[in-house]
Amino acid sequence: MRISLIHVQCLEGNNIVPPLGLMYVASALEENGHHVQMFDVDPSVVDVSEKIEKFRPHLIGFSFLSMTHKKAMDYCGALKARFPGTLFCAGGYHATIFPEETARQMELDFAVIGEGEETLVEACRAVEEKGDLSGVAGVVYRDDQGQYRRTPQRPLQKNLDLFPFPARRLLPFDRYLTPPGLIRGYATERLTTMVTSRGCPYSCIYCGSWQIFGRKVRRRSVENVISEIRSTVVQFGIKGLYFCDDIFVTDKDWVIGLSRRMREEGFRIEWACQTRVDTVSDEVLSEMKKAGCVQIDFGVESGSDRILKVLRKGVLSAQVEEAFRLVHKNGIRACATFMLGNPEETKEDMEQTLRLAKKIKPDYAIFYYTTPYPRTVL
Ligand code: B12
Ligand code: SF4
Repeated sequence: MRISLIHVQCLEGNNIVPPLGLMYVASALEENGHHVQMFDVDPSVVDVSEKIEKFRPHLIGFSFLSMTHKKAMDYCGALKARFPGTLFCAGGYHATIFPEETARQMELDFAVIGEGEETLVEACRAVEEKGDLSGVAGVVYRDDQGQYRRTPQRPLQKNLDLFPFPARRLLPFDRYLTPPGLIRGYATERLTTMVTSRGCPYSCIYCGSWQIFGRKVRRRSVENVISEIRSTVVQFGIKGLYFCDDIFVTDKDWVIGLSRRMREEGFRIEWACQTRVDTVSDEVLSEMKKAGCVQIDFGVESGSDRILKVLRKGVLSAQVEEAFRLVHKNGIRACATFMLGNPEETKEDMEQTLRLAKKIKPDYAIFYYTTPYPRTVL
């Protein structure tokens, strides 16, 4: 089949991070013999319908988060009017938490729930072979009577090494290399993102990460990640890497193993990751530093232990201080994000946050307003 995939951006030109999830789906489709075209645009600004028309897809698939759901819905409506015989589907975070509503609102042929690689490949096969999606796990589909039906949940793939690497070459890669990038001041040219794990075992009340990939961490093998790094160096001359995992350091031995292999391979890459303050130690940090790690981002959230407990963060401010001390001692930049406007938060709590922010001397800090995303405890 010919398939057009569209990742809906918040703000045109503002997205410096390629849509990894959709690129994973694209490569799974290509591996199964489909032809894929891909866009990463704000459709309220950029209309790609002429390019889609030339490609003549059988299926158009959307990927979006909750804040871009409205834009996706509007653009889907416009494309449906222009391409009446084409099938339409959606996947990604918002479609996963609201599959029936999304399918109905966008009048989709089907919505994919959760991890998309295997489900979309199977859905395409089902469409080609019998035009019936009732046997495809992990979808909400429209039946012959126009009723939306949900199929049983698809188990998550245990072995992430089975997925082909994201199809980065389907997007004009240079647009993502604009400074400042995700590692400010470092690797301002030729930086890419990568995920080495899926899933997070924690239960912070504002986070919905578990909805897609569950609460159990699944991690790729060191050699599989090394092979993806090598291929990005060869294909794109990558000089910087940002690991987008929810928590990069869940398994100390794995991180040390990866760091050592990166050194052996002689990659001259500056890299960064995000992790929790209770995961770092001198031992792991010194290995990371030797392998080129220049920055670690921590979601600190609050300087008030009372608020950290309300957020069910599972760490206290003393652990934040210790983590920042260790990271700085190892010559790595430590960055902090904070949340203001939390439930039960008083002015005194916010002042504690400011005091902690000054005390830990983050190399840069970002203060966000707490936002309750759908289907989170918050
Ligand atoms: C890395 C990341 C970022 C990066 C990169 C985002 C990007 N554009 O790729 C940065 C730092 C830029 C970012 C920014 C933001 N993010 Co963010 N981010 C993440 C994070 C940690 C990982 C995403 C990722 O790459 N996953 C790995 C890939 C492989 O998975 P995936 O994208 O989900 O794709 C899979 C499936 O969803 C599915 N799929 C996806 N698309 C499609 C399409 C089709 C057709 C099909 C069939 C399947 C399918 O198949 C894929 C492969 O299995 C998630 C948390 C999480 N663990 O999910 C939050 C998360 C997605 N972010 C979130 C938020 C809120 C934001 C911001 C709004 C934050 C802010 N205030 O600025 C912005 C919005 C930016 C934007 N418009 O994209 C929320 C979304 C909540 C919601 N209800 O929508 C999440 C879930 C975290 C949370 N707080 O709970 N983010
Ligand atoms: S904020 Fe981080 S640690 Fe907390 S649940 Fe989300 S991904 Fe896990």
